Amino acid sequence: MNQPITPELRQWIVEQAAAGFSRDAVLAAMVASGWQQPVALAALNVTWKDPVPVAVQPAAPVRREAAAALRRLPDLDLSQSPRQIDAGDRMVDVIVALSQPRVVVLGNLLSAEECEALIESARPQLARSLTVAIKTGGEELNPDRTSSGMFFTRGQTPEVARIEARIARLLNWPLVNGEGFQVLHYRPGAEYKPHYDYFDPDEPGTPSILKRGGQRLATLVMYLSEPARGGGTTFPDIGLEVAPVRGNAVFFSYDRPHPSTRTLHGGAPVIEGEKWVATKWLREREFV
Ligand code: PD2
Ligand code: ZN
Repeated sequence: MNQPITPELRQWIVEQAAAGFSRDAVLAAMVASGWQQPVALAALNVTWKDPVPVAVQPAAPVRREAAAALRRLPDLDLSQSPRQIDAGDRMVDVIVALSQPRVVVLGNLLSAEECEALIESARPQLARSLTVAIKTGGEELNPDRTSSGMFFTRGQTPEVARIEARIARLLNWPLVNGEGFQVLHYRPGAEYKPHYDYFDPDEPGTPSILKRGGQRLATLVMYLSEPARGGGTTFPDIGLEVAPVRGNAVFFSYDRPHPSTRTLHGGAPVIEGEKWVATKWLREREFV
């Protein structure tokens, strides 16, 4: 129960504030990375009104967290090339990691029971998928996407809340900066044509979309079922196809809303069986 408020911690908080993070965002990041809430709050209270001098040199792990936050991109800590990462309540396997673009394939992120629970709570709410209409900021039917889908709100069910906390810790990104999960269901023949997940700054609807938490910075597609053939997630610019294996996931990030990120990706047509995925998008700021 004893987590001391060290100078390094206070220094890290000062750096987050200097980088433009809100007090709530810093609190959420601390809790997501394992600080007890009362300790995190006390550290914030004392530091926010009485910042420490910048001369204190933070310890290595603290520096790493600060640097990651300053880059403002969700990411896993793969600096030691771990086979597995501790996501708090589960050890997650690292299967493949690419640095440019950042793409990481993860194994065992979700249990079979969690996959089943997400499918069963999503099923009654499925509707033909809509995408954000970039002209207006509203939603519209998209012929490039022949799946059906629904959105959970954050924390909507106990499984959703547990998995969200796991993802926040795994990706070192505040839970509140995440959109609610989107669940998609593809039958044979259904696909999601290649697209980018960020919002195109040149589209007139984008400023209104960005009011809810800024740009999308990263995507985590979690596979809830395993079609026998087809249904991989493809990255045409880098010639990669990730197989949909139940409980596995693919993570990728984009540091600017531009095709130069080479994060064009799509859901290949399902040939046999059914494909279910849950997608988590990570935003720059709190998603409200
Ligand atoms: O279901 C997929 O594989 C897939 C592919 C591309 C999902 C998304 N994009 C998405 O949800 O954005
Ligand atoms: Zn996508």
